[in-house]
Amino acid sequence: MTDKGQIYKIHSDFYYVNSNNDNFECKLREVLKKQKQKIVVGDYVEFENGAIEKVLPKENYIPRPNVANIDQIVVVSAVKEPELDFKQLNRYICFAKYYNIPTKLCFNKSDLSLDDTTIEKVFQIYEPLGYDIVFTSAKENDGIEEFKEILENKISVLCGNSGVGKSSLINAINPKFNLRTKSVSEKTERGTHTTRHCEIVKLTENTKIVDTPGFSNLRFDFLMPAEVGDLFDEIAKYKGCCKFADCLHNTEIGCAVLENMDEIDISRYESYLAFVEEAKEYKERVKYSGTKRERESNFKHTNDKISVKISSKKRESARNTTKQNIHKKFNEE
Ligand SMILES: Nc1nc2c(ncn2[C@@H]2O[C@H](COP(=O)(O)OP(=O)(O)O)[C@@H](O)[C@H]2O)c(=O)[nH]1
Ligand SMILES: [Mg+2]
Ligand SMILES: [Zn+2]
Repeated sequence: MTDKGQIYKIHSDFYYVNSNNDNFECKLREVLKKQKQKIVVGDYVEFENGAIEKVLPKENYIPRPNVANIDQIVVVSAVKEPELDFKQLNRYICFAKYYNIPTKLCFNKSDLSLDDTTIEKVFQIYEPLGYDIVFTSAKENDGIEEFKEILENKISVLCGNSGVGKSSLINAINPKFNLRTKSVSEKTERGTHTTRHCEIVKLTENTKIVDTPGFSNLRFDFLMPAEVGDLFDEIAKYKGCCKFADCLHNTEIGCAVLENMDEIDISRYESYLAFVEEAKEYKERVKYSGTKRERESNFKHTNDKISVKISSKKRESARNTTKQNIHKKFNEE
């Protein structure tokens, strides 16, 4: 009888499959090897007597780290040490958007934030965009329960720059993990051990995370400049509303985005422009080499929002509601 399970680790020719809480060491059937299909950590498979017979279709897939079927990406930032890097945060958010993976935001080292302007700014920018936000201090064990809750019953990929406290947060949830934590300065030195492979690990009884080598050098040099706007919800909602179809919302006349700049956070817009510049490199490359886009998968971001022209009156009221909500939030606290 065949069983169904999920690959949690791949090591040379061996595929480790979890099925009903049991782990199995498997190999691929010859037919699968011949098919040359991409089999990655996270894939659901059918197997029998230690042989994988079938790989089930992937729900989603990200190439680097190479993993499929994840439930969410949790972007971890530090509010200080290192200073909160909004552009990098937006980069992770857009990356997740591109691969259509739900995203949550964690802001760690809350013990270091002496004023709450950072907290205010975070809520002002990211709450209207619909992100779940959690503030934590791995050091003082603050917000860890909440952080644990957002990971529960899911397979999550934690991402964030080195030194923001990812390992510390994991240790705070489950001290048995005892991951090595390093100060920011130590991190810059070369030669530190880095995991090369992805592995799905059980953090608690009902929490799984992907242990990854991390996301390095994420640049938006694999899509066209005009596609970058799709990755920003507050820009994507004006899709089709600008005078020119190929509008990059930069200096063009009749640009609906520029006309509504008061609704868009400036740091988000700056990130947008920076990513457009990166995408221009791709455009140049395509132009001169004639290379076709290497479509990374069928899981390219699909913009499920229907773009409709909204009257400025309606936009006005939508904006007011958002502002009221933020206001309410702050007054409640
Ligand atoms: N003050 C403070 N320091 C923290 C916190 N979390 C982690 N750190 C420190 O930040 C440094 C980097 O942490 P680490 O977990 O290795 O970060 P990673 O690179 O994201 O895994 C270490 O020196 C930690 O002790 C926190 O909540 N508050
Ligand atoms: Mg770490
Ligand atoms: Zn425009």
